[in-house]
Amino acid sequence: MKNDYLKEKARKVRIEAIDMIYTAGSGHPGGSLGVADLLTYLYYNVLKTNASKPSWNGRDRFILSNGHVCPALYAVLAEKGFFKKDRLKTLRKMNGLQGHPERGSLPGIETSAGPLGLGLGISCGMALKAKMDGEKHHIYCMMSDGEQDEGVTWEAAMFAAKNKLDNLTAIIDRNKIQLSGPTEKIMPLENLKEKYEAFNWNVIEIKGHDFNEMKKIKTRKKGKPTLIIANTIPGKGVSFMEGKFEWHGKAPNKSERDQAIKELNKQ
Ligand SMILES: Cc1ncc(C[n+]2csc(CCOP(=O)(O)OP(=O)(O)O)c2C)c(N)n1
Ligand SMILES: [Mg+2]
Repeated sequence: MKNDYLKEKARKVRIEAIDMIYTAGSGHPGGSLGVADLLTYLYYNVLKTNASKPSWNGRDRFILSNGHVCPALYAVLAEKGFFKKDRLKTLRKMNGLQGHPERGSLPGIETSAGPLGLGLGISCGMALKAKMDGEKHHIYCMMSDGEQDEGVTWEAAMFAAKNKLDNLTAIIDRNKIQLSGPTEKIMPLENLKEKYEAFNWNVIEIKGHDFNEMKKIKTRKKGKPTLIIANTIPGKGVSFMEGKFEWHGKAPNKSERDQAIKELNKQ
């Protein structure tokens, strides 16, 4: 898909995410807005999926490890036709969409998530299984930078390199914030690229809102897992949320919701 088409889809995803979180009265707008461009690009230009056969075995797997940004994933899946858009407004309601993804609860959700740090290990298992069975699909795992504070992430990183999982691509939402402050203040992560390279990964850094740079997500290196460090802006698209860790996990009130949607409608 062309950049203008993707831009429009991502704009709709942001509007849906804001409205869902406002309607729910709780949720995570910062990360959701920050990953909207990446998720749109992945679902429209990278992943092999089939909305009418969501469990088709030849599909690429997308694992959202930082499950709290699921409003953006739900909005992309609805946009792609995995389920009807009217379900989006049931976020965090009884019998509605889960506040963190739950496998089996919604077409297109590959794994449950919420406890941070588990997605890369789950993805390694899927990638190893695919290799053992000679299956050709690719495994994509999105993680957050906050998840790099979890020891289990690095255990999975070692496992992926040891097993030469070149059918695995991880993407880090490098938005430089976590729940209560900037990542570099809470637990410095740099130099993240060199760390993963030392773990024997193929590492590529991109601008996380630039669809041209996202073409690099398809880069592969024989015998190595690939990591895309996507530099993003939390709250991207809503002026008063951009770059602010305070919007990690807070729902907008009515006037903030209206202002956010007014800004997004102009983009
Ligand atoms: C194992 C675990 N510890 C703590 C939490 C609580 N928690 C939820 S989100 C979050 C912040 C993580 O940082 P990041 O994912 O980078 O946040 P974002 O950039 O999306 O704001 C924390 C500590 C959790 N969900 N799981
Ligand atoms: Mg973060």
